[in-house]
Amino acid sequence: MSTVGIVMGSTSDWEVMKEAAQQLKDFGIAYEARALSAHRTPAELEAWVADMERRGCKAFIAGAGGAAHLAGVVAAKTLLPVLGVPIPSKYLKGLDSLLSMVQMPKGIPVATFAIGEAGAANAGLFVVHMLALGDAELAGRLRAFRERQAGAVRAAELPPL
Ligand code: RP5
Repeated sequence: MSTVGIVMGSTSDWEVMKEAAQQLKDFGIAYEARALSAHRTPAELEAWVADMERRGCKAFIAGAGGAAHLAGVVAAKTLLPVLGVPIPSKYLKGLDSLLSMVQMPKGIPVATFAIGEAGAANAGLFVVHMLALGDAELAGRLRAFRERQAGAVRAAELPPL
């Protein structure tokens, strides 16, 4: 069973979207990652979303760049939570992707994250937080992750002048 579906508009998005996959992998959460486009392969996208639902998926992470309809289209096809990651684009640097996702009209929500790698990693982590609501052991590992992260900040030293 793949608990999370990661979808991106193009294989060129993987460099960013692999950060979401890495977070899920680090917490031992099964995912399936696919490149499927809202514009270029709409039928395959719809079929994959339905198939993932049948296979017990709990959330989707969708990354796309430019006029990034992907997350909104996935959200239109499922009642599962959809997390959107704006991919940096060549000319507008991902601001186009961000606005396409974050400005979803009322009624079909997409939880939109930051542009690029940090957004992808946080989308992966956010799914871990969602799953931890019903899983005390996973919540414990999330707490330990936070403690390690805080420890690294405390231990860091500024370089000398
Ligand atoms: C979008 O167009 C994709 O999500 C990608 O970010 C962007 C460029 O795609 P390619 O031309 O690299 O396939 O649909």
